[in-house]
Amino acid sequence: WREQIAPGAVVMHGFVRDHGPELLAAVKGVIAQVPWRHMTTPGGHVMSVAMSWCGNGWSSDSRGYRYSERDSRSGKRWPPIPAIFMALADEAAQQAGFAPFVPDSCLMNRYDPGSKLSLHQDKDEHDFGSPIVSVSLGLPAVFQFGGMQRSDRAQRIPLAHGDVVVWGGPSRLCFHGIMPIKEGYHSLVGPHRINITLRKAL
Ligand code: MD3
Ligand code: FE
Repeated sequence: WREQIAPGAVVMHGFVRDHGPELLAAVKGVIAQVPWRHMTTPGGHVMSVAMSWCGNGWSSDSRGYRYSERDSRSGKRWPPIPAIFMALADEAAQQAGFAPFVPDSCLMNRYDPGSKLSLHQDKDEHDFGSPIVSVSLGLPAVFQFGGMQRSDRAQRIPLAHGDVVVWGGPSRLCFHGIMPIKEGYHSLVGPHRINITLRKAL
């Protein structure tokens, strides 16, 4: 079923529940080229979440966060976004009421039990007019969804394997985060939660 949790934010429960194996195969294809890595924040903290990406990539260093077409080490482009991700992003965005969506960046987060993502805003993309489509796979999570101010009280939204959320319009710049993941084992994904976000970054 579909749930509107705020203006522009739509949870599509179970939208990709039946596509776990294909989606995980696509994740593994990217991981083979861009192995999971724990980024250091501009403030010097190592993230508990491991990241990988395709399309336009992501970087974090003392100068801040940035998207880039290429790996600055090798000079090569990051791998392309798998077709199954492009198709699901467009289908979900349109069903949620947004225009046809052609993302140019896909960030993947892997949470192990205990991993969390502190409240933050996604504001490094150049295009806030486009939505972000997010896909949850594996272990369940509690998503925190607040307002435009860090101090605004946050709602807690459970996210399960196969859920897709589309974040656009007024919700696009809201503070959000993921509470520490509980121990567990998912039959397809193992002891992890994987989140895939599709974005128009550059
Ligand atoms: C709401 N990831 O990668 S996805 C992130 O589950 C991120 O890994 C979380 O926050 C995760 O930046 C949440 C859902 C999400 C993504 C972007 C948003 C929610 C959002 C941008 C604005 C508002
Ligand atoms: Fe985010």
